[in-house]
Amino acid sequence: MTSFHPENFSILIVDDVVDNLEVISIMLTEQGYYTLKAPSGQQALVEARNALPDLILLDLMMPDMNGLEACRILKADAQTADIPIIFVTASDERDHLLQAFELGAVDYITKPFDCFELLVRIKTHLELKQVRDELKQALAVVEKLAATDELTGVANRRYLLEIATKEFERAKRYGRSLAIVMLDIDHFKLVNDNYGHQVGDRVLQQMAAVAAETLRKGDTLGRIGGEEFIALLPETAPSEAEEVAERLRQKIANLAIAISPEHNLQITVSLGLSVHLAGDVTIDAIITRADAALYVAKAQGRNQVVS
Ligand code: GH3
Ligand code: MG
Ligand code: MG
Ligand code: MG
Repeated sequence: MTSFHPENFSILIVDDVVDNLEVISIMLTEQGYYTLKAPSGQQALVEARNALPDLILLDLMMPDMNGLEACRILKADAQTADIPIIFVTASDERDHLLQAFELGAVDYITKPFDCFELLVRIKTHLELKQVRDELKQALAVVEKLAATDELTGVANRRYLLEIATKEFERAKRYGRSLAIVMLDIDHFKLVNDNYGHQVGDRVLQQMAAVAAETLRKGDTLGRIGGEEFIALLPETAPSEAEEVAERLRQKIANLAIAISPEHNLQITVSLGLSVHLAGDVTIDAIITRADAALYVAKAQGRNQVVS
C-alpha cells in the first residue's frame, strides 16, 4: 500500500454554522489536509461535484437541505457516489444514525466531538479510500491486459468477439447497420521464411498500427488469429464499409517496413467484407460470410476487397 500523505487529500467540510467550518478547517489544515468549505447542503452538492473531494464531513441539521438529503443525492450521482461521507452532527437520534448508514455514510460522529477521535477516524477512512482507489486502478489494468493482444496492442480475439456480439445485438434490436471486415496478410509465411520470425512480428505490429489509425473512433480492430484481423464497424452502411475496406487495403499496401538501413519490406492484405442482414441470428453468420469473402479474395489473386 502507498504511504499516507495528508497533503494528497482534500476534505469538504459542510456545516451551516460558519464557526464550525472554521474550527474544523483549521484543525485539518494543521494536519496537512487540503480543505474546502460549504455552508449549506446545496453548496455542498456544488462543491462536491466540482472538486470531487476525497472525503466529506457532513453536518446533519441544516436549514436549506439536511445532510441526509445531501448524502442521498451524492450517493445517487455516479461521479460522487464513492466519496466517503462522515456525518458530524449534534443529533444523537438513533433514527438519524440508522438513516445515515443506510444511505451509505461510512461513519457518524456526534458533536461536541473529540478532535483526536475525529482525526483518527478521518485518517482511517482516507486510508481505506486510498486502498479502494488502488484496487480499482489495478483492476482496470488487469481488464485492459485481458482484452489486449500482447504483440500488437489491438483487441484480442476474446474481446473483439465480446464487443462484436454486443454490437450485433444492438444492431439487431434497433435495426442499425453493422459491418465486418476480415483481413489476412498475403503470403505472410514467406515473410517469416525469408526474414525471420522477428521481422514477421514487426510486420504484424506495424500493419495493426496502420489499420487501427485508419479506422474511426467507434470501430474496433482485433487480432483473431496469427495474421488475421477483424475490423468491426458499427453504424456503417455497406457502401461506407467498402470505402473503409479499400482504404485499409491501400494504406497497408503503401506501408514501408524498414528491415535494414537499405531495405524496406512491403506487404498486401486480402479483405473480406460482410454486413448485417435481416435474417442473421448471431454474429457468427456475419463473420462466416466475411471469411468466405476473404477466401474468394485470396483465390482471385489477393491484395483486394471482396464483399
Ligand atoms: P495467404 O496469402 O494464403 O494468407 O498465405 P499465408 O502465408 O499468409 O498464410 P498461412 O496461413 O499459410 O501462413 C500464416 C503464417 O503466419 C504462418 C505462421 O508462421 C505465421 N504467423 C502466425 N502467427 C504469427 C506471429 O505471431 N508472428 C509471426 N512472425 N508469424 C506468425
Ligand atoms: Mg447544522
Ligand atoms: Mg495470410
Ligand atoms: Mg491466415
